[in-house]
Amino acid sequence: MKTKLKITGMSCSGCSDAVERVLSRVDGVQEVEISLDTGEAQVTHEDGASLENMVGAVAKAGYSAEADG
Ligand SMILES: [Cu+2]
Repeated sequence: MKTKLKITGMSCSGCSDAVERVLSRVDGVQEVEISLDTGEAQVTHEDGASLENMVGAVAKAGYSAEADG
């Protein structure tokens, strides 16, 4: 399944790479696509993957994330 996250705090491709990396490491996450322009992350993941873990991983990297739509 897919979850769209709104990420705040990204200002360059280094930021989006960092967010992509931490989200990719979350349990159950299969694929991450980040758009720096819109600040959105499209996360493809297993049904059991936890949104809380995704948000937590992004926060730990110094950005903030919330479910978008
Ligand atoms: Cu940056």
